[in-house]
Amino acid sequence: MTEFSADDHHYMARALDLARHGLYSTPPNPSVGCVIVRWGQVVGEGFHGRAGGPHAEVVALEDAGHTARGATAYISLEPCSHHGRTPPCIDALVAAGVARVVVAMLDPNPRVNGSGLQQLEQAGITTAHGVLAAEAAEINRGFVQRMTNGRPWVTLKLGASLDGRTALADGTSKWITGEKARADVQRLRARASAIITGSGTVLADDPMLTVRDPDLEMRGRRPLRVVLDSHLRTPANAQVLCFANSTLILTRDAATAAADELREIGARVERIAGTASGLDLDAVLERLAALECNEVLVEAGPTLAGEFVRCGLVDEIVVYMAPVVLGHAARGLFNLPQLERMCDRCEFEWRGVEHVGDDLRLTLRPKRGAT
Ligand code: AOF
Ligand code: ZN
Repeated sequence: MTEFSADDHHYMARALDLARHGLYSTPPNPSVGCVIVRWGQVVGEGFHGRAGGPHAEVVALEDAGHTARGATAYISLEPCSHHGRTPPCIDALVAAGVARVVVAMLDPNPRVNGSGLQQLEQAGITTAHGVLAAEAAEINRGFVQRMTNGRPWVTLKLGASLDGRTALADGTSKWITGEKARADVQRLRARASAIITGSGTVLADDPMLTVRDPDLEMRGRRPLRVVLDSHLRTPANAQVLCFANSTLILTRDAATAAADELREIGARVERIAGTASGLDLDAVLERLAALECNEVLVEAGPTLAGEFVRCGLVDEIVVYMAPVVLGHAARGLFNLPQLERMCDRCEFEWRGVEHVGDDLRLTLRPKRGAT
């Protein structure tokens, strides 16, 4: 295990801060930050802004100019060794005469994965990796998930009353949580590559599922809206279909007149295998990974939310809880088969509790070690 100094931690923390600037705009690429340090001074900084644009190292090296010679480069992700939309960053680091490269984590992209550091070593540059690795992996949790498991990171967003209800018995759900909580959801949407909902929610709430917050720097990126719609019930005038080419409808049979009608108004309609209870969610996520979705946000009713949880496909749950009580006749958060034994319960652990306006934001992840 490499020993890292306090300086190494300090400069890597700065590189991670820079990386976070790209959170809303870099997908499908990872968010990466880079700091160049010479004589104990920061001489260059950069972050990756959008896919197709220059990588973090290239921006930082340009910022440093000739002072990069003999410097240490702190990068939140291993520099790339391949020709993608841009040339390899290792070439730029070697050309600039950098003496040492410290990375937080290796690039999980199989086209890189260790070969970046290896090639730097071969060029006589000292390398080290592993400082603030967990924090770096958290920033790129979606990219890591897609590269290592072939599926996106799944966040499930829910709005609930104190008694865990999401809607009145008649389906009315607007609005349980307050304005601040709804504004906070915009951040979750902006980070996502796709927002998934079910046809039941489209019919009941007619949501738009767009990012409307002008303060979120998306750089033209717009999350794909995905409707899981086994029997193609999405009406042609649904708001989720506004803006052509930004909605994907997944259904059991995409070769129907109804599917063609939706295509005519600009939706993409594709077939996905069905299961007894709906669509095959593994296949849905596999398809979205193939479309380069790193993170997806599920905003759906209790049927789809329950199905994602039952299938063990949720990486994080974010519940906005309002201080209101709706009573036992109102609808719950998850429709799940009735449990016969307590040991069959779905277990989560708390990851955060914050006030958001008048509501609470509760963040949970599946309990480690739970089956
Ligand atoms: C880096 N620095 O800032 C980023 C890296 O198609 P491209 O050229 O944009 O390359 C994308 C791949 O490069 C991406 O899948 C990941 O492996 C790596 N991203 N690498 O050295 C960066 N964004
Ligand atoms: Zn690169």
